[in-house]
Amino acid sequence: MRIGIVCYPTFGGSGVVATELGLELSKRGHEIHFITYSQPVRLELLSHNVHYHEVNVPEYPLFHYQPYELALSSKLVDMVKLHNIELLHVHYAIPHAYAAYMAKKMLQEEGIYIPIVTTLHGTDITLVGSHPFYKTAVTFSINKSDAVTSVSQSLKDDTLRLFDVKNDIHVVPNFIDLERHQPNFTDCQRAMMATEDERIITHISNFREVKQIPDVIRVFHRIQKEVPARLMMVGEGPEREPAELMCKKLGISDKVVFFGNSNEIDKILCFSDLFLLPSLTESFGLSALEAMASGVPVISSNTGGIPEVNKNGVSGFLSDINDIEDMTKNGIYILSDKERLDKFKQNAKKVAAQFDIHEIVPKYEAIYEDTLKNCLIL
Ligand code: GMT
Repeated sequence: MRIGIVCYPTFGGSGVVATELGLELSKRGHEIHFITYSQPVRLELLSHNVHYHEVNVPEYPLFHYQPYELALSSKLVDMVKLHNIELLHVHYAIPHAYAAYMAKKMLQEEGIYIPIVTTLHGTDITLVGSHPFYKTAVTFSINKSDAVTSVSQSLKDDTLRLFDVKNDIHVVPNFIDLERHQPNFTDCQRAMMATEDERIITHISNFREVKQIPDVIRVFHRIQKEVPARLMMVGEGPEREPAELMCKKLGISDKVVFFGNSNEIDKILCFSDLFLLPSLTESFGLSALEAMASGVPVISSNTGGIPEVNKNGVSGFLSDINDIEDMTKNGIYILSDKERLDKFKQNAKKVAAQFDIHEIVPKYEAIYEDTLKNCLIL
């Protein structure tokens, strides 16, 4: 199948899922065309059946806002025609589902029919999409998609609660390439980050308010009073600087490393003992799954789709949002006993295996096939 994938090319989870999906589909024989405004961060290797088409938006002084949707829909039309793309899979409703619908209508004028699969990732529904300024257009684009998927049951429920959606929503969870998360022993440079008796705690995100970065630091601050530990902070975003300042004020700067964005999170996770994800909301929590696949137990909030990934008392623990006390208690419980920590590490891997890329990607393929079949019938 020739598939066009539209996504955000940044470090965010939706772009990562879209990129990993495209790469896996290409390995399974499909021809993949990524269409976005810059090369997706995890798209390192281009091959004969993986292509990247850049959407450019020329600056024009008349425009207060540059019309990205317009440029994207034009590019989609051109690429569908040039490469005989059979289906468009758009990740993140805003503005991708909307631009894809415009492209579809333009192509219809020329007698070309292109079905659209829209994947809802989370903030496009819970934080941004439901805003009154966007809601009408988001509802319209979801309803006009030929198939809609959401990354968790919780996100499906949120979508049905917040929008007047007529379509069926298929739940297709985030997935993980387990092989990539098997640590190569020579690569795992634990000794560079901590001493033998110290535990390594990690947080990875885009450092936005929704991630509750101050809670990460508060929990670490309390844990390290009981169990010698170091904190690895991976990612970039508006909350990074305040977080560095907070560490300084608490006198723990020497125990905390801020890495910035990294394409090698598996190398950081391979020496981690605990992952913190105290988010306000999380449709799935891909970073928690990536941690678990590397054998890192997770202390998280019990919000959104996280309980579908992090199993309480098995792969880690769930606490109420902002319940620092409970998160600290659970963290100390896991880290303070070597045997117990090893058990949680094994469990984390086992739970992550339920989201194996080889099990989940065929679910998307089945949706593509059904969508194409239904389009032929219509
Ligand atoms: O977590 C973020 O803020 C990035 C965001 C995105 O849209 O790229 O991630 C969302 O999509 C991921 C992939 O499906 C999910 O695993 C994340 O849980 C989800 N983030 C939120 O719902 C806050």
